[in-house]
Amino acid sequence: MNKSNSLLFSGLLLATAAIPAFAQAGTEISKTPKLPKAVVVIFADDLGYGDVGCYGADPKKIPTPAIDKLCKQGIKFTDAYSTTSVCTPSRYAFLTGQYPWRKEGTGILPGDAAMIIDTDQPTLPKIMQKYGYKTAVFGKWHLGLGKGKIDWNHSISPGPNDIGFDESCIFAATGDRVPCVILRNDKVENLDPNDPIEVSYKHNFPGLPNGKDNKDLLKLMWSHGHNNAIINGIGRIGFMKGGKAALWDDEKNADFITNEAIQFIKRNAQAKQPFFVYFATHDIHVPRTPDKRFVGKSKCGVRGDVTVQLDDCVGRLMKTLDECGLSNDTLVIFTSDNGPVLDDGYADNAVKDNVGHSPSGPFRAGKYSILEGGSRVPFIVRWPGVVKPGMESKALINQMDLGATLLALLDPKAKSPFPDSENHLLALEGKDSKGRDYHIVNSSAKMVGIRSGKWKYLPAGTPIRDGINGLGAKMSRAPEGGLLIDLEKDPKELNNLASKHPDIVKHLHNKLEEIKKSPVNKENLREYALLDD
Ligand code: NG6
Ligand code: CA
Repeated sequence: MNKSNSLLFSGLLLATAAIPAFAQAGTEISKTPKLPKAVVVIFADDLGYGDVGCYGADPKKIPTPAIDKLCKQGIKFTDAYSTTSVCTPSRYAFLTGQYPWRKEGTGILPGDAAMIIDTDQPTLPKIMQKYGYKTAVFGKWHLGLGKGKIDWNHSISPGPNDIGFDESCIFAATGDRVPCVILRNDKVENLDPNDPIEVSYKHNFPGLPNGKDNKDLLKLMWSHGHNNAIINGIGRIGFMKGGKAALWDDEKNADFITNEAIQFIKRNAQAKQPFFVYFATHDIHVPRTPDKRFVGKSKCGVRGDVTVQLDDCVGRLMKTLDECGLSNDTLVIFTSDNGPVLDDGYADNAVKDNVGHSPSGPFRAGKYSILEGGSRVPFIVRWPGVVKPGMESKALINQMDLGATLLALLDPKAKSPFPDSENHLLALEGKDSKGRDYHIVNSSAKMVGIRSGKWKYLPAGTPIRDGINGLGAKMSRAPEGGLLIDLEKDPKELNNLASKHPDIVKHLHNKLEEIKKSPVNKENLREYALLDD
């Protein structure tokens, strides 16, 4: 047996060895966690730290009973972060365990972008597959597809199924970007071959109206951008032609992906097959289009209504796990890809209707910002039999850590192939309240800062975006000497303590430079590539 085969063989042995140890039903707290039969990661979109009841939202304004129940049954993390303050790079980091600023081209992607995860990169779903879990992603992808120009009328590859997902049912990018169709695995669903899809992010197709000049055709008016193609009466980013039978129904999308996830859960539960779900719901991103069941169900207008819709989807997933007898054997993680935004390009009254609600909780700013509101997000871990219900944890963790953490759970001896993901299994179990020593804070821009303990440091010149709307933010820069914030005393990041603590500034500055330069762990990556041969 050559080296690569022997590694492959040992990988398989590990995989099969892992399966008999799956947890038995029961809620006693165990010393070493048994392997969950299922892992469900719920990634909300643009949901802020303060948008749900258990993180401070007023339940009379925005009721989120299902998410609050997760909190009561698990651990509420107060110091967890998405890797950045926008979608694509946060999701890139979550799946690949690599800081997105290490790689060119990981900013917000158009809907026709090439996939930014290489098929030979280690990923979280590949790890789950290796250890015997069936893996699936439902909802928003936004990590690109294919290798260059995409032909939407044929099989599109590479895609999610080439980086570790056995099944995928996705929107290519976002609800506000074309093409407005669902892809099941590598193909557009319900496509009529006689009505092929064409997509352009440069120009419209002859004879088709655009949202800029045809406002009378819009049921939802744009406030900035979102005035290219008109699909279902909503202006989008980018132009598309054809594919009429394949167009999604905006109001039904949340139910659609939830039902898909429910079917996947039921199928695998019945087959006694362990599984991993990445539930990438599009709520509460724009365009906010709640199903009629949720219209008016919050007191914060449509943005609150889609939060109620999100909560309903979470509740239905949990109910399904219950019905399948799996809720005591499933690790559920609930989080959001970045902080909140009110007006993100549609005139949906989100600003006017946001009465007395604080989407970022105690923090300042939101989506797109390097301030805490941009990336301090809800992070709930429900893990019966492992974590004590109703805990709160201050452990500093990053969504990107789930790769190394889940690998450590599945195989404590395995070397992590992930460059920046850290194993914080003890924090997830509620046994470590510290978490990371350092976390790199990153906004939508390439600029980075660093958090350690209660301190956050932004180097001189770092652009700081202050505001909670897509447009109209106040821009400033970290002053000469940098910005040093004591997050415990000053969650709104108003008092610069840099001149008072030059030693801390120096230490954090050097550490930031060191982490920025630190090379990818090539040794582990090489081993991983062999295992995967
Ligand atoms: C911005 C869009 C915004 C949203 C965002 C991506 C405009 C004016 N704004 O460019 O609406 O789509 O990109 O959001 O077009 S994210 O959550 O996917 O990162
Ligand atoms: Ca987002």
